[in-house]
Amino acid sequence: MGMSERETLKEAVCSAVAEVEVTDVHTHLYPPSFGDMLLWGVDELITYHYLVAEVFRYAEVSYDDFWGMSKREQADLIWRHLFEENSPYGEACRGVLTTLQVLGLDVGARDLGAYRRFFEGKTVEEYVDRVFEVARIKQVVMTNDPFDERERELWLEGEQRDPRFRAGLRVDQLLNGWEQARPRLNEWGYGVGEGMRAPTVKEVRRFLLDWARRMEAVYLAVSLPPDFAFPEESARAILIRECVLPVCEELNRPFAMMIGVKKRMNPELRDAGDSVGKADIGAIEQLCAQYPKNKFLVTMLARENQHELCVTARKFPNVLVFGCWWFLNNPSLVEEITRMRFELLGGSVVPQHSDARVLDQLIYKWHHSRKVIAEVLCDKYADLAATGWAPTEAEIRRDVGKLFGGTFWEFVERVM
Ligand code: HDL
Ligand code: ZN
Repeated sequence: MGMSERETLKEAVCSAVAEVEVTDVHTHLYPPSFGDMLLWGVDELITYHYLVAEVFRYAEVSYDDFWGMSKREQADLIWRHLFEENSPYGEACRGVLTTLQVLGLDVGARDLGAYRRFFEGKTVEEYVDRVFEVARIKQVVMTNDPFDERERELWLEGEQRDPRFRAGLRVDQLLNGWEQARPRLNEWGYGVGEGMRAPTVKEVRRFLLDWARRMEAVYLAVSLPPDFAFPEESARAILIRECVLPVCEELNRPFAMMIGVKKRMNPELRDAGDSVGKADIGAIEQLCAQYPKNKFLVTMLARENQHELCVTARKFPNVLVFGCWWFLNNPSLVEEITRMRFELLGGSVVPQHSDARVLDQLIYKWHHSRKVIAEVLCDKYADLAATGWAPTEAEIRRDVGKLFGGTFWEFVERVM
């Protein structure tokens, strides 16, 4: 393939990827009507828990002293150690700078005061519009936990009406904390007992149906530890088998499993204290094989699980692999994993989600990911063209539209 052909192809791929409006299938964002549950602005960017973990590697500050600081004081400490006293080339630091750059701020000035002044006087409503436009985001799927008191109240008051924010019904506290969840379910009028007898199963299903319908949930989701096993005679496995999967099938909505989290490995770091472990792909194989009418969105946190997850998706059409999650959302790993997925699964994958916790992160997380995914796609289309199969610009835009949302929504609606 001549250089000009390669350049033409690269231009077609890069513009398609740059211009596509993304569905972000997993975030921790909320609409402006949810008030301060939606985090935004430069101090929230700088105190993102990824940077909190990193600052303790430099700052001689106790955990208690750090957590006793104001958000601004925490940001000042992080800015000093991770940006001024050490070059910010780590991915989480770089992301802050990419966001500021794309917003048109003078990153070279290294002036945190100026960046803070940029946000003064902004309303969250106008800023949400700006970020969605700049990051080219069509819709985001939230993480919505009915066990979170603040969120529960907002949903019961009927607050969520922004179509850009779709709900993901998060059931960690039900599945991973059944003993603590039971009394709360009873308090809310769902008569559940200790064992998993029929009346309890029926009431848990009613609870899930009520909330999935109230939220118009796109999927039900849970994060799971490395030792997640299925089948198993644990409360979690029984609740999945008897309640979650029947409800997902009734609603024709996927069950999203995010597997491999070791919660609070260092509890002093709070949200920054979770770690990673290799999980048993056998649990996913069992679920997909035993429940062919259910749909499973799956992402795994360990790099070591990625290849076998791709192979599992080749075996079971009711699995859709998504995202380079959390500790995998770094350019080198996004490239490695995306190449593997395109080679094993073609376009039948959701290459990325942002996992954004701060609104502004949509800008950098998607800026960085689009660049890597476009580079991989360029290579794949060049390999195609080298055989004589020349992809047209329309085909490239079609494929890119699927990768950045089309395949996800088709899977959500598909009847297995
Ligand atoms: O469980 C999850 O959804 C994870 O994404 C956690 O929220 C984690 O703390 C995170 O933000 N990862 O990026
Ligand atoms: Zn998340």
